[in-house]
Amino acid sequence: MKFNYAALAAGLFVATALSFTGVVGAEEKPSGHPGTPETEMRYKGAPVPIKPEQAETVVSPKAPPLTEAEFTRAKQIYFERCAGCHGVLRKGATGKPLTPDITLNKGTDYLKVFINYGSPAGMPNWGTSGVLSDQDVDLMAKFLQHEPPTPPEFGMKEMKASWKVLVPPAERPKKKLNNINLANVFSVTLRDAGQVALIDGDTKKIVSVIDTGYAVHISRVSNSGRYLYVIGRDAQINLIDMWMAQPANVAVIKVGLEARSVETSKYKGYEDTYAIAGSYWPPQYTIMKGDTLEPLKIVATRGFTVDTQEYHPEPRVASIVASHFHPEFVVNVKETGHTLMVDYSDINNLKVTDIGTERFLHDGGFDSTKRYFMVAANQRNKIAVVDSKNDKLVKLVEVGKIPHPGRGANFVDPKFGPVWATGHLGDETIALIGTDPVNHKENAWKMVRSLKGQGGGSLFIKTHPKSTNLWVDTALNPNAAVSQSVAVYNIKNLDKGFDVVNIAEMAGLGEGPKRVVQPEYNNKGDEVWFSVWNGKTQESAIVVLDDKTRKLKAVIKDKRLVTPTGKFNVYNTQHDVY
Ligand code: DHE
Repeated sequence: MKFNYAALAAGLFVATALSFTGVVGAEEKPSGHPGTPETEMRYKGAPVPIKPEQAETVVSPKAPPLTEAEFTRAKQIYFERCAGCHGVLRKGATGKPLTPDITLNKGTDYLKVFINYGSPAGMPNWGTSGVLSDQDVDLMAKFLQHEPPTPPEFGMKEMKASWKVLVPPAERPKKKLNNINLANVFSVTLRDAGQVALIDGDTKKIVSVIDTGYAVHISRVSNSGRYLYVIGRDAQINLIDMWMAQPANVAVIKVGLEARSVETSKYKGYEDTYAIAGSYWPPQYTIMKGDTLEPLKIVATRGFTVDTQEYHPEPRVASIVASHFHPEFVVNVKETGHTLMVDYSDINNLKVTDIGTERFLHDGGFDSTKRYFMVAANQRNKIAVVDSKNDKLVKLVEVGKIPHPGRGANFVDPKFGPVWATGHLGDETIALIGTDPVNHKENAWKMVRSLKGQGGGSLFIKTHPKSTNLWVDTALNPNAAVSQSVAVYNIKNLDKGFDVVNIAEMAGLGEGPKRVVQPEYNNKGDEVWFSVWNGKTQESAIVVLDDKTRKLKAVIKDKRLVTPTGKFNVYNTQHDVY
């Protein structure tokens, strides 16, 4: 199911997404500023799916004049190229603020130099790289001196207008109508197709390919394991009933114009009761009925940064997990650095415990006891440890450069006891943090080891309680040999270093970047699955290894497997096993 307004933005997005995934050749071109390869920059600054005409133009009399057509073009370029880093309202995110109080003083010539040549702080060289023409550089320099155009809010009226229950709960199956071993199904993100593929982990066959939101991002599973929630970057959520003879969409809603996270209630007594989604635009979260997606409560996240206590109009909602200790969702607000413990036991009288953690919160996961939530404050090179039992910040742990754990990996370090691990986008290290304050108090909430890995550009790391392997991808490394392979450590002997497994080669694909991304285990924990992520028009694959022997078990290829990235095993996602 698609919404019309997304069409233009989809065109923009796909164009850039293609240039992201479509890098051909062994070495990637640099982005034009030291230390940040092109892929990493594109990863952070992906296009925002907002149409230019949705954002109202505000002409500033002091700024250089622009025609209406020029404004439209500038808005399009801004949402496509700049908003991912500088924020929709230009108030600053990973990139610097670009509001007229700053830009008017700089003036057109200064801004042109910046846009043309970039900066060592992370601004790409849009002009000299040839991405923007001289005319467009001039246009953007002028545009940035006007007030930022504001996209519309998205409240209950808009949500209700987008909400459709395709199969009402009363008409759904009363029991499972298929023979699929649901616990071992993988929901695979087909990023550029706007679909998910449900793959039977036992037979390795595709059960169904289901239309979802545009540039689909992640899947989460309801506590019972029956319902799958899939969110697209366009903030569309699809609810899939896996009890149907052929699993299919049963409800759909849009909770904003841009989003990344969705989760479902898991606390005893609230299993499958509620769903929550966090939006990038507007900055808010929405609590919905779990079996219909009926929107119940919308809460804005606009507010003050945790450190300097400065107002931020656009603090985006990053990762969300469901607490196992209270009827609460753990909602991480990126730009302002608040972790909100949202108590869903009384939605009308909503109680929120606001924990000041650290700015630039992104992704994270629980420790093995599911009590402590470990979340990356990526631009601060820290992991914030949040106690979901006492609803308190435990510690900010300094790690490597730009930690990116996905949900991280839990295992027992032979020397330091239970640890949770993260890789990094910005360096080659893997940080192991002690997570046992009872039996290994001296190691708790400290980086007990920093392993040397294959290289920077790591997105995801994974192990399984039954495994002795720790798998680390390096999907965004600029060197193709590194981005197409993974490092694997024996967790019983971490000092030995890692072995390299060339996953892309095993897939036997043709041309393309073939980035190997996101290890994910099967239900039993004896297989590990990797996506070999190629360009939209190129062949991609999923490679399955026998975890014990680290040898190839299966390659899944199918015309429908377009740009597979994240894979969510139903059982492991349902029970937070990682
Ligand atoms: Fe993700 C998780 C945001 C780009 C694949 N990504 C997340 C989460 C957030 C996020 C906030 C945590 C969700 C949660 O736990 O509730 N991702 C963003 C971005 O803002 C960013 C940097 C740029 C963008 O505009 O989207 C971005 N992400 C990507 C990709 O390019 C990836 C590699 C490929 C893709 O499919 O788009 C990608 N992100 C993923 C995956 C997860 C994820 C696979 C879930 C990992 C897990 O194991 O739970």
